[in-house]
Amino acid sequence: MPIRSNHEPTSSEITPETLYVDRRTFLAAAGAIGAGAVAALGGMPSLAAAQQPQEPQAVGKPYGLQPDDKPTPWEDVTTYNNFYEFGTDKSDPSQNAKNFKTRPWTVRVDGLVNKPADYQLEDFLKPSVVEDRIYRHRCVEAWSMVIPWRGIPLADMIRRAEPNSKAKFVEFTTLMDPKQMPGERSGVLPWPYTEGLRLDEAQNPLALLAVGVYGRVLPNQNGAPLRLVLPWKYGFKSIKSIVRIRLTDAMPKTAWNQAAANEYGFYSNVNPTVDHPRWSQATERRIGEFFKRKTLMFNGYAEQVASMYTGMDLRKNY
Ligand SMILES: Nc1nc2c(c(=O)[nH]1)N[C@H]1C(S)=C(S)[C@@H](COP(=O)(O)O)O[C@H]1N2
Ligand SMILES: [Mo]
Repeated sequence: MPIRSNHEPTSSEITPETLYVDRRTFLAAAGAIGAGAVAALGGMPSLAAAQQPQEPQAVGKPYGLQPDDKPTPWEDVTTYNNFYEFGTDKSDPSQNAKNFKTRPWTVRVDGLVNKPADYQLEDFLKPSVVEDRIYRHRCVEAWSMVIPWRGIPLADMIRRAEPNSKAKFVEFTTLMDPKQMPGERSGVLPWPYTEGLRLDEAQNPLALLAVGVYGRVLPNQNGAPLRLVLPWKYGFKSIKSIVRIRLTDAMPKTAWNQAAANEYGFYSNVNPTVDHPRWSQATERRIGEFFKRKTLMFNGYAEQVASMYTGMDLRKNY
């Protein structure tokens, strides 16, 4: 299978956000000037094109996409996902995260580092450092998507902190705020949600700290203002609304592992040959498609990540 990870983005893949007029703005404008006037604009190509009520365009460099992969529509990416702090149904996050306050937002980077620091979200938003990348995404529940993220490599963040020689793992923590996050008032998971990586996994160039999706600011339900994206691992490793990144010498506890250790291991690499105790991982349902797809080892990113796991028994280290 050709893997297009090294191909340069074409101009159609890079479309600046300024070209978009969001649907509501368009409808308001149409209402204000009347349908006839909008039709008349058809003769003025630039203006008419700018005012098409279009869906956000997927922007970014494709990473590890298969020839038949296409970006999952914006509507599905932003209304069908898991964010248990806002409820356990797939539609709950988009319904219940509307008023979630993401500013000001501080991320503490500390632990076994020479340069612990508190970062403000704005530090992550500098246009010179953010990249657009289109990744495959596989949930442990056997559904999948293709998502155009915007973010910065996690490795850059970690390098800035200067891990010392004792640092072996990285622990991530979600905001604990039961007033804003009703799920945290329930016992469905141990709160706050935590996740962890081995240091070399965190330094893998694919690991992204995302601040946006579809070239737009990350919607609250997708983990605003800052979340992890690890395309070779099951979706639950990609922790949302991060407030702390801590370098440690011991393997961090993770929320899903604490909730059900026999079902959710520390590694959680996408692996079609190791079933979940309650269902097969051999195939997946791509959101928006009818037929099931075969799940790929490391979700199609074996070339970039397999060497980190050589010599490990991937049945034991699930
Ligand atoms: N804090 C937090 N992060 C989380 C979750 C969660 O419930 N809480 N769910 C995870 C799961 S199971 C998945 S599949 C992804 C889904 O969201 P996305 O489609 O926006 O990546 O977020 C992950 N990150
Ligand atoms: Mo998931």
